[in-house]
Amino acid sequence: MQNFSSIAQAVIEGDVGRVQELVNFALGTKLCTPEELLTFHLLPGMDEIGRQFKANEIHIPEVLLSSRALQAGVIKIKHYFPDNSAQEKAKVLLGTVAGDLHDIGKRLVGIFLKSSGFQVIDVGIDVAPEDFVRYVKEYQPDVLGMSALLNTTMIWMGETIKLLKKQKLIHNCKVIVGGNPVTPEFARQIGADGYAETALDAVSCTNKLLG
Ligand code: B1M
Repeated sequence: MQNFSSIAQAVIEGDVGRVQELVNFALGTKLCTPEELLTFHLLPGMDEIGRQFKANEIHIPEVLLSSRALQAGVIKIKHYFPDNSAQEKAKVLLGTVAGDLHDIGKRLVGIFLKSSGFQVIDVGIDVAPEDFVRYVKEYQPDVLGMSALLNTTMIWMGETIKLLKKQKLIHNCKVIVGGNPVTPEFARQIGADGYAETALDAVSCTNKLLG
């Protein structure tokens, strides 16, 4: 059996209080940086939950409990990524595509972008292509970032890009895509301007596109 850190274990057990307590302790003692805490402790707990869910060892209620525990940890470390969006480097509109309710990764993307000085408009989850287009018209972002976590929903990224092109909105708005099933190859095929594997990559990708 794999040996998890106690923070990862608390995420696996969906123990919100314990995650908060351990994250506070780790941050207070500066045993690791907030990035290390996220990458090596909080997210591996959630990956293990994904593995157990796929193997039918656990079901949706347990996944939800662990999501809550992970979010509690993310809220604690969020303070270490201060909101610098007042700098208004550029405007990024973020959303999870139609039929998809996963939002933890997208929220992380938002936290890191804000911390890097971007203004972020998060339009939430289950956003249909027509709604993305409506939001792009309304907010006129410099970048649209779409997230998808399901093989069955990532197709809506391509549909959104097609619709943006049809309405001639694509020239003023770059599109970046990300999420577990999304690949650089898929991003190219659908005509996205950029692909980011992780939330931190989304920041460098956005900087590069606007640079
Ligand atoms: Co779901 N789920 N889920 N789930 N879930 C996955 C994604 C899955 C891989 C689990 C598995 O089978 N191993 C699988 C998808 C298989 C596939 O299609 N490839 C799956 C499934 C099947 C389902 C349901 C269909 C289950 C069911 O009902 N039978 C269902 C679908 C609901 C729906 O959306 N319509 C479902 C439901 C749920 C919950 C609601 C219970 C819950 C989500 C709660 C929430 O988000 N508020 C949930 C969860 C938590 C997961 C897992 C366990 C964890 C996802 C997560 O939050 N990870 C996940 C397994 C896994 O990923 N290991 C799984 C932490 C988060 C920080 O990572 O979101 O990957 P992630 O984001 C990463 C990168 O992907 C990237 O940055 C982040 C890291 O830096 N990133 C971007 C994400 N978006 C980006 C955008 C960017 C750039 C980077 O630019 C714009």
